[in-house]
Amino acid sequence: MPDLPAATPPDAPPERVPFEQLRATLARIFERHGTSSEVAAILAANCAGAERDGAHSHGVFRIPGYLATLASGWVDGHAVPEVQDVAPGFIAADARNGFAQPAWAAAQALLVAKARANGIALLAIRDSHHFAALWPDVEPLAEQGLVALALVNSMACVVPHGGRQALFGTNPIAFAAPRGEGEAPLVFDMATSSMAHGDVQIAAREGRLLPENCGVDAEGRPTRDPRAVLDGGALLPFGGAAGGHKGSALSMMVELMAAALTGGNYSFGFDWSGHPGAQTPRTGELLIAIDPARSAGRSFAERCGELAHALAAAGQPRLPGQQRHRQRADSLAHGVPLARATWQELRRLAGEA
Ligand code: NDP
Ligand code: PYC
Repeated sequence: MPDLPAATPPDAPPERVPFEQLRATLARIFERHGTSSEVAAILAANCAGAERDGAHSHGVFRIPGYLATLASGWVDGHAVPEVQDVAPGFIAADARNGFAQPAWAAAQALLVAKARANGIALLAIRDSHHFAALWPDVEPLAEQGLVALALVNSMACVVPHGGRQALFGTNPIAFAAPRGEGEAPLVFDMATSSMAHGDVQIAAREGRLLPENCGVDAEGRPTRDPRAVLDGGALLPFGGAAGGHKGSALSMMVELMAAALTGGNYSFGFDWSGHPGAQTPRTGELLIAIDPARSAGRSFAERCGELAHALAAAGQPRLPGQQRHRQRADSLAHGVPLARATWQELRRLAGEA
């Protein structure tokens, strides 16, 4: 399936699409291309939310990848997740070869209730496909006053530090902490590779070079050419020449927590070669929720606010998540900016044009 048309020509202002309209159009696309209406609603809210927040590597850019994967039969767009309450602090969810987000949605209320009852709880999702940004999985927990951590492994495209062969996924970690009344939670969400695979694809599409120390070509030679990374090459763990061992260690932890602990596949542990067009990794996800009301001393949210102010006073120009929230406010006020050709193509895929 071809990419969506990308860049808006410099002289053409983007369309400003109301968020709800974008979400509804994406839901129609998913439903027309092989998901149940329940799954379509969840994926559409996730993908439209990423586009709204300017998280372009996991916004509408991903639609062709979702559709190619559904068409290939690699993922089950109608899967109904099974949620098991296995221990006071442990929930297991089997996504049954469906997307991770419906499993997460099915277990969220139980996770919150267990975290409040026990102080901490975790959700281990297995046999799931996560093709999205990770912050949507943790931010809603912090909005409910919980501290949250999420880890997902993806597909083998990252060489471990000093290694020769791709083994890790781009393996993101997302963290969210509540702040004071009326303040957005403090959130970060980052791949443990030098960059997200999605951003390499976008650079290739736009004809841009990658930064130094991000990837290698098929022969293991350092390259800044995104096509060389995509065509048989690989990414490096984040941390660059001096700190790649640290990114590599974090990525190893993600493999253990998101795959070994959940029962999902390692990033190198699935074979999608029989499903040409498949792009969504069939792996696992781990979420941990902590109720900070159980901690000693002053309120956690107050201390979180104190740290944020200290960071600003120390000269950090912005907090993680802040740019996303700025873009969200702009999108909600004026519509989500989309290249005209992209919006037309989305409407065509939805059967609206
Ligand atoms: P980025 O490097 O763009 O950003 C990482 C974090 O750092 C964000 O929280 C970002 O906040 C923050 N940040 C960025 N620049 C600054 C700055 N100058 N000062 C302070 N904070 C900053 O993310 P990645 O490229 O690593 O990942 C992009 C997305 O790809 C993520 O959403 C991730 O979950 C997703 N992904 C998903 C995978 C999957 O398997 N599903 C695999 C790999 C990645 P802000 O958002 O405000 O810029
Ligand atoms: O951008 O690295 C990535 C990615 C992998 C799976 C989904 N997104």
